[in-house]
Amino acid sequence: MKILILGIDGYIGWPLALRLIARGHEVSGADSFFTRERVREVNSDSITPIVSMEDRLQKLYQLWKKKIEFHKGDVSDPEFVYDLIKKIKPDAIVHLAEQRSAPYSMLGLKQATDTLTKNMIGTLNLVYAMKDIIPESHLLKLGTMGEYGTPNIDIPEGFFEIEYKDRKDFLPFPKFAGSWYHWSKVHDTNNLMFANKLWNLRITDVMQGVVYGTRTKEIEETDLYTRFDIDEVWGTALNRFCTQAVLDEPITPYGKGFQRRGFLSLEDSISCLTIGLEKPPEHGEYRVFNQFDEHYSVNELAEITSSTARDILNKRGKIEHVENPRIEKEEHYYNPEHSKLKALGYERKRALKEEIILMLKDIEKFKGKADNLRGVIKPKTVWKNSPGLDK
Ligand code: USQ
Repeated sequence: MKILILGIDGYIGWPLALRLIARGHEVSGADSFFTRERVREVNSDSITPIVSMEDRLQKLYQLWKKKIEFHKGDVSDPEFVYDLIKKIKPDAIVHLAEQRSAPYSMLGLKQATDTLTKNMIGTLNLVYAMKDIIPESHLLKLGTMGEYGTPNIDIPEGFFEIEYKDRKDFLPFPKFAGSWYHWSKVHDTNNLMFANKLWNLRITDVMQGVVYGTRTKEIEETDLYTRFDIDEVWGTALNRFCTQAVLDEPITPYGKGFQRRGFLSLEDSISCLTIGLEKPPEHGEYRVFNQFDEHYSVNELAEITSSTARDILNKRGKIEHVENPRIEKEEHYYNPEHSKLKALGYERKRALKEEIILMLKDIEKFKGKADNLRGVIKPKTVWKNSPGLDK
């Protein structure tokens, strides 16, 4: 299959490209290097060594004699999107090219605007270009489990049957996101449903949970690492907890720490996305996957990271609750359905503890780099103080 990955330089984009190439697909990609630049803006960096795209592709060719066609550009630029799609005419497009950090979107009005506009415009450009040039191809778009928020009822996979005043309908499940970033994904979802209705585009909207991990089997084989962020803006919960444990910094559940989220390993995320591509929706179908493996509370993850780091690396594993910088429920019901990917053949690769052991060992290798970033680990981006116009 001819697959175009938008956001190929990112945490998920790069290992996905390796997996798809290894499975014999023809892969091309685009990226604006937005994440590399914005991570530097907050004085941080990936602790895993990530070489330039040119070097990545060169090394890949040396190792596997396989080529990826790469184009530098921004999906919020419609001309770039149209030219790219005309040139490649992919069978499937994976859209990962969005600003993906909740704290980044809460840094202030400028970052909120940047996140909401760029994310929405990019997706809009894509659906227009698809209907004009490749109306039969498949769009696999990354949304987030955070679109649903944490309602006090079960969360279905996208749609549910509801009865109200004696009438029934099958409707999109209500969304209640917790950051401008998460809202940008809700708006994308609405736009995708409408594009599907207008033009019968085939779309998979992936509500993905929080991803953790340093490696996939292709990263192990090639040593071509994907990025791994640990700072308060770009790092996510379990990746940060493992790094904090390795550095003997306190592990930081925010607030009471009973907030629950769906999590999955990088390896599993890549497997799920591959299944979504290789088993596409029907012509005119819009489908939603809730893509996570298990849900855990932040406290459960802090505890397991702490005990594993004590056992295998002799670390202190200190846990220190810090004031929650976010506006979110700290104790709540959480029961999202997630059966569609399993029905298509998805099976979890490694248990959580096994994956944490691998992560801790990998992070230990890059401890020097993490050590230099101690100053950007503690949370500073406070939701309620998000600044407006700088006068
Ligand atoms: N948290 C802590 N301590 C930390 C970091 C986070 O307790 O040091 C808590 C947060 O308060 C939150 C939970 O962990 O309750 C998840 O936070 P996160 O930073 O790991 O993840 P989040 O901001 O929700 O966003 C990440 C990705 C995003 C993706 C989303 C999936 O950055 O791209 O869409 O996970 S989900 O969370 O399911 O919406």
